[in-house]
Amino acid sequence: MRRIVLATNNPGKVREFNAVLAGFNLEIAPQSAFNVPEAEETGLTFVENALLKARNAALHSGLPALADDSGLVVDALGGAPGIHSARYAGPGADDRANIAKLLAELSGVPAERRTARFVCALALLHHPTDPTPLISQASWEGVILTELRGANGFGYDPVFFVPSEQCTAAELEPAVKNRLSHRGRALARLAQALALDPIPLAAG
Ligand code: ITT
Repeated sequence: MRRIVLATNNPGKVREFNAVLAGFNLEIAPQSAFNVPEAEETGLTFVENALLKARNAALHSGLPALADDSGLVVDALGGAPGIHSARYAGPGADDRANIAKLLAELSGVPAERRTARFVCALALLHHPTDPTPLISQASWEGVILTELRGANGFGYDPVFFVPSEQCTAAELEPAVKNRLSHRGRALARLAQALALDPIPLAAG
Protein backbone atom coordinates (compact mmCIF):
# COMPACT_ATOMS: atom_id res chain seq x y z
CA MET A 1 0.00 0.00 0.00
CA ARG A 2 1.40 3.42 -0.96
CA ARG A 3 1.24 6.06 1.76
CA ILE A 4 0.66 9.76 1.06
CA VAL A 5 0.02 12.76 3.25
CA LEU A 6 -3.11 14.81 2.67
CA ALA A 7 -2.03 18.47 2.85
CA THR A 8 -5.13 20.17 4.22
CA ASN A 9 -6.41 21.41 7.57
CA ASN A 10 -9.99 21.77 6.31
CA PRO A 11 -12.19 19.02 7.85
CA GLY A 12 -14.74 19.35 5.00
CA LYS A 13 -12.07 18.57 2.44
CA VAL A 14 -10.68 15.71 4.57
CA ARG A 15 -14.15 14.06 4.64
CA GLU A 16 -14.54 14.33 0.87
CA PHE A 17 -10.99 13.11 0.12
CA ASN A 18 -11.35 10.13 2.41
CA ALA A 19 -14.68 9.15 0.80
CA VAL A 20 -13.36 9.42 -2.77
CA LEU A 21 -9.90 7.96 -2.10
CA ALA A 22 -11.33 4.95 -0.23
CA GLY A 23 -11.39 3.12 -3.57
CA PHE A 24 -7.73 3.89 -4.35
CA ASN A 25 -4.79 1.74 -3.35
CA LEU A 26 -3.47 4.49 -1.07
CA GLU A 27 -3.07 4.95 2.65
CA ILE A 28 -3.94 8.57 3.44
CA ALA A 29 -2.19 10.19 6.41
CA PRO A 30 -3.53 13.55 7.63
CA GLN A 31 -0.92 16.31 7.80
CA SER A 32 -1.98 16.93 11.42
CA ALA A 33 -0.13 13.66 12.26
CA PHE A 34 3.16 15.34 11.30
CA ASN A 35 2.65 18.79 12.87
CA VAL A 36 2.93 20.36 9.42
CA PRO A 37 3.02 24.17 9.84
CA GLU A 38 0.57 26.29 7.81
CA ALA A 39 1.93 26.90 4.28
CA GLU A 40 2.21 30.49 3.07
CA GLU A 41 -0.25 30.72 0.17
CA THR A 42 1.57 33.38 -1.85
CA GLY A 43 0.56 32.12 -5.31
CA LEU A 44 -1.73 34.03 -7.65
CA THR A 45 -3.42 30.90 -8.97
CA PHE A 46 -5.11 27.82 -7.46
CA VAL A 47 -2.41 25.62 -9.04
CA GLU A 48 0.47 27.61 -7.52
CA ASN A 49 -1.09 27.49 -4.06
CA ALA A 50 -1.79 23.74 -4.33
CA LEU A 51 1.89 23.21 -5.16
CA LEU A 52 3.03 25.35 -2.21
CA LYS A 53 0.82 23.38 0.20
CA ALA A 54 1.90 20.00 -1.17
CA ARG A 55 5.61 20.96 -1.07
CA ASN A 56 5.28 22.15 2.54
CA ALA A 57 3.58 18.90 3.61
CA ALA A 58 6.05 16.68 1.72
CA LEU A 59 8.96 18.52 3.37
CA HIS A 60 7.62 18.13 6.90
CA SER A 61 6.25 14.58 6.60
CA GLY A 62 8.82 12.83 4.38
CA LEU A 63 5.91 11.39 2.37
CA PRO A 64 4.49 12.11 -1.09
CA ALA A 65 1.89 14.86 -0.60
CA LEU A 66 -1.49 15.67 -2.13
CA ALA A 67 -2.86 19.22 -1.75
CA ASP A 68 -6.06 20.96 -2.82
CA ASP A 69 -6.43 24.65 -3.44
CA SER A 70 -9.97 25.58 -4.25
CA GLY A 71 -12.49 28.37 -4.15
CA LEU A 72 -15.58 30.05 -5.49
CA VAL A 73 -15.34 32.25 -8.60
CA VAL A 74 -18.33 34.62 -8.96
CA ASP A 75 -18.78 36.31 -12.34
CA ALA A 76 -20.60 39.42 -11.05
CA LEU A 77 -17.74 40.01 -8.58
CA GLY A 78 -14.98 39.86 -11.21
CA GLY A 79 -13.96 36.36 -10.06
CA ALA A 80 -13.93 37.09 -6.29
CA PRO A 81 -13.58 35.54 -3.78
CA GLY A 82 -11.42 33.17 -5.92
CA ILE A 83 -8.14 32.16 -4.29
CA HIS A 84 -9.18 34.18 -1.22
CA SER A 85 -12.38 32.15 -0.61
CA ALA A 86 -11.35 30.69 2.77
CA ARG A 87 -10.79 34.10 4.35
CA TYR A 88 -13.15 36.29 2.29
CA ALA A 89 -14.66 37.96 5.38
CA GLY A 90 -11.22 38.49 6.98
CA PRO A 91 -8.53 36.48 8.80
CA GLY A 92 -10.04 33.59 10.76
CA ALA A 93 -13.46 34.05 9.10
CA ASP A 94 -15.81 31.06 9.35
CA ASP A 95 -18.17 29.73 6.67
CA ARG A 96 -21.15 31.75 7.99
CA ALA A 97 -19.23 35.03 7.87
CA ASN A 98 -17.90 34.33 4.38
CA ILE A 99 -21.40 33.52 3.09
CA ALA A 100 -22.82 36.65 4.74
CA LYS A 101 -20.20 38.79 2.98
CA LEU A 102 -20.86 37.05 -0.35
CA LEU A 103 -24.62 37.66 -0.12
CA ALA A 104 -24.06 41.30 0.87
CA GLU A 105 -21.72 41.86 -2.10
CA LEU A 106 -24.32 40.30 -4.42
CA SER A 107 -27.28 42.14 -2.95
CA GLY A 108 -29.51 43.47 -5.74
CA VAL A 109 -27.81 41.34 -8.42
CA PRO A 110 -30.55 39.50 -10.36
CA ALA A 111 -30.61 35.67 -10.65
CA GLU A 112 -29.39 35.61 -14.26
CA ARG A 113 -26.18 37.45 -13.28
CA ARG A 114 -25.41 35.33 -10.19
CA THR A 115 -23.48 32.66 -12.11
CA ALA A 116 -20.43 31.17 -10.40
CA ARG A 117 -18.19 28.12 -10.28
CA PHE A 118 -16.21 26.19 -7.76
CA VAL A 119 -12.65 25.51 -8.90
CA CYS A 120 -10.31 22.86 -7.49
CA ALA A 121 -6.62 22.44 -8.29
CA LEU A 122 -4.85 19.33 -6.99
CA ALA A 123 -1.10 18.84 -6.79
CA LEU A 124 0.59 15.55 -5.96
CA LEU A 125 4.33 15.81 -5.26
CA HIS A 126 6.38 12.63 -5.14
CA HIS A 127 8.90 14.43 -2.86
CA PRO A 128 9.59 18.04 -1.77
CA THR A 129 11.84 18.96 -4.73
CA ASP A 130 9.82 17.01 -7.31
CA PRO A 131 10.14 18.80 -10.69
CA THR A 132 7.32 16.69 -12.23
CA PRO A 133 4.27 16.89 -9.93
CA LEU A 134 0.92 15.50 -11.02
CA ILE A 135 -1.56 18.36 -11.43
CA SER A 136 -5.27 18.32 -12.14
CA GLN A 137 -7.97 20.96 -12.11
CA ALA A 138 -11.75 20.92 -12.50
CA SER A 139 -14.66 23.31 -12.00
CA TRP A 140 -18.37 23.03 -11.18
CA GLU A 141 -20.95 25.51 -12.49
CA GLY A 142 -23.71 26.95 -10.33
CA VAL A 143 -25.73 30.00 -9.34
CA ILE A 144 -25.51 31.88 -6.02
CA LEU A 145 -28.87 31.97 -4.18
CA THR A 146 -30.04 34.80 -1.92
CA GLU A 147 -30.46 32.55 1.14
CA LEU A 148 -28.97 29.38 2.63
CA ARG A 149 -30.42 25.92 1.91
CA GLY A 150 -29.21 22.53 3.21
CA ALA A 151 -26.89 21.22 5.92
CA ASN A 152 -24.45 18.90 4.11
CA GLY A 153 -21.04 19.81 2.76
CA PHE A 154 -19.07 22.85 3.93
CA GLY A 155 -18.01 26.35 2.92
CA TYR A 156 -20.28 28.03 0.39
CA ASP A 157 -22.32 24.87 -0.35
CA PRO A 158 -25.60 26.19 1.19
CA VAL A 159 -25.80 29.08 -1.33
CA PHE A 160 -24.41 27.20 -4.37
CA PHE A 161 -27.39 26.10 -6.49
CA VAL A 162 -26.64 23.26 -8.92
CA PRO A 163 -28.97 23.61 -11.96
CA SER A 164 -28.66 19.96 -13.07
CA GLU A 165 -29.86 18.74 -9.64
CA GLN A 166 -32.25 21.65 -8.85
CA CYS A 167 -30.87 21.96 -5.31
CA THR A 168 -27.88 23.42 -3.48
CA ALA A 169 -24.60 21.58 -2.99
CA ALA A 170 -25.50 21.41 0.72
CA GLU A 171 -28.74 19.55 -0.14
CA LEU A 172 -26.92 16.86 -2.13
CA GLU A 173 -26.01 13.49 -0.64
CA PRO A 174 -22.22 13.48 -0.08
CA ALA A 175 -21.72 10.72 -2.66
CA VAL A 176 -23.59 12.75 -5.29
CA LYS A 177 -21.61 15.90 -4.51
CA ASN A 178 -18.36 13.91 -4.82
CA ARG A 179 -19.41 12.59 -8.25
CA LEU A 180 -20.32 16.02 -9.65
CA SER A 181 -18.08 18.45 -7.81
CA HIS A 182 -14.91 20.30 -8.79
CA ARG A 183 -12.99 18.25 -6.19
CA GLY A 184 -14.51 14.89 -7.12
CA ARG A 185 -13.80 15.41 -10.82
CA ALA A 186 -10.30 16.79 -10.26
CA LEU A 187 -9.61 13.66 -8.19
CA ALA A 188 -10.91 11.39 -10.96
CA ARG A 189 -8.51 13.13 -13.37
CA LEU A 190 -5.65 12.80 -10.91
CA ALA A 191 -6.37 9.08 -10.61
CA GLN A 192 -6.00 8.74 -14.40
CA ALA A 193 -2.69 10.62 -14.30
CA LEU A 194 -1.50 8.47 -11.41
CA ALA A 195 -2.34 5.28 -13.29
CA LEU A 196 -0.10 6.43 -16.18
CA ASP A 197 2.62 7.90 -13.96
CA PRO A 198 6.03 6.31 -14.62
CA ILE A 199 7.42 7.57 -11.28
CA PRO A 200 6.53 5.24 -8.42
CA LEU A 201 5.15 6.69 -5.19
CA ALA A 202 7.50 5.42 -2.49
CA ALA A 203 5.99 2.39 -0.73
CA GLY A 204 5.09 3.29 2.86
P1 ITT B 1 -6.45 24.08 3.43
O1 ITT B 1 -5.62 25.20 2.82
O2 ITT B 1 -5.92 23.62 4.74
O3 ITT B 1 -6.69 22.96 2.46
P2 ITT B 1 -8.60 26.03 3.27
O4 ITT B 1 -10.05 25.96 3.60
O5 ITT B 1 -7.82 27.22 3.77
O6 ITT B 1 -7.91 24.65 3.78
P3 ITT B 1 -8.38 26.88 0.50
O7 ITT B 1 -7.38 27.97 0.71
O8 ITT B 1 -8.22 26.00 -0.70
O9 ITT B 1 -8.41 25.87 1.73
O10 ITT B 1 -9.81 27.56 0.50
C1 ITT B 1 -10.89 26.91 -0.06
C2 ITT B 1 -12.18 27.61 0.34
O11 ITT B 1 -13.07 27.61 -0.78
C3 ITT B 1 -12.88 26.82 1.44
O12 ITT B 1 -12.48 27.25 2.74
C4 ITT B 1 -14.34 27.11 1.14
O13 ITT B 1 -14.71 28.35 1.68
C5 ITT B 1 -14.35 27.21 -0.39
N1 ITT B 1 -14.63 25.87 -0.99
C6 ITT B 1 -13.76 25.06 -1.64
N2 ITT B 1 -14.36 23.91 -2.00
C7 ITT B 1 -15.62 24.00 -1.56
C8 ITT B 1 -16.72 23.14 -1.61
O14 ITT B 1 -16.63 21.92 -2.13
N3 ITT B 1 -17.88 23.55 -1.07
C9 ITT B 1 -17.99 24.76 -0.52
N4 ITT B 1 -16.99 25.64 -0.40
C10 ITT B 1 -15.80 25.27 -0.92
